[in-house]
Amino acid sequence: MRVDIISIFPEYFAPLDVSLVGKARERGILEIRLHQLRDWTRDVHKTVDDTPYGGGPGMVMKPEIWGEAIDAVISEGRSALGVPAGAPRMIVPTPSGRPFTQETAIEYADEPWLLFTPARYEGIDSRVAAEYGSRLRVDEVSIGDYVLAGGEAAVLVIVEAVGRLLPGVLGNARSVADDSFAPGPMANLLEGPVYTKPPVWRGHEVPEILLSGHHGKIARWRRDQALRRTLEKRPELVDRLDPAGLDKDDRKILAEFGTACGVSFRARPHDVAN
Ligand code: JFE
Repeated sequence: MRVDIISIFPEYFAPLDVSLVGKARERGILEIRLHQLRDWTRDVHKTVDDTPYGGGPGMVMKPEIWGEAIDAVISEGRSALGVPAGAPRMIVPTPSGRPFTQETAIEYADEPWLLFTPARYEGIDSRVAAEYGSRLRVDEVSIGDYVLAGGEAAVLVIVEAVGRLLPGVLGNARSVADDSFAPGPMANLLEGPVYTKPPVWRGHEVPEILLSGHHGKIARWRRDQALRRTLEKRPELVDRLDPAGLDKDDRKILAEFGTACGVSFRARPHDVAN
């Protein structure tokens, strides 16, 4: 996968040299190219912002500079990728975008080329998204309901979430199929607690079921823990659980602990009996 990032703070992306994403780059699975937006300015002050039409506080990023930068980065990428007509998926972080979720990450992991345009100030003149929206797929995305000072941190989040899904990045050590928000039997369930050695640390014991070697019982215990934790911390996720994916034991746990967490799971009478 190729990733281009255009920003007035390319130094902000130093973390992409490290750890999982850094390793994916070293191994050639992921190619990330950083671009300084100010390289496309023509004035001595390298101005990228201007006052908002209609008045109000703050500044807005100028469309011409972004247009020049995006055109150049796409042209350069086309030559490098050897696909004269290829186009990246353009991702614009903004607090007013569609929520970025694990589903979005899975979708992006299938793309050969992503272009990120993280803004500063109050964002980019809206005509930039309109212009490129007619030429490429443009996604305005939010990584959560809080306001950042700019889009760079959001790009780091998205690149890490996507990078770990690329074939060969995680290896077989861990399956992405077990992820809390991935589709499948554990979809929309939070992960339960995890433990390693020693068996007793400062008086806290590892639950003895995990030391038992009963793989079936361990799997059941883990699922109970996942259900209880989800009820407690993210009750709204319980409404998204696929009823067809719930067995008798699941429904019993949900009925037992759900009421305490304000979740009215409609248990069938036979689930609660015993
Ligand atoms: C920018 C800002 C006041 C924006 C446009 C560019 N999930 C998420 N939270 N915050 C962002 C994304 C984000 C992304 C890009 C950004 C915030 N800001 C700051 C300040 C209003 C804004 O609305 C500038």
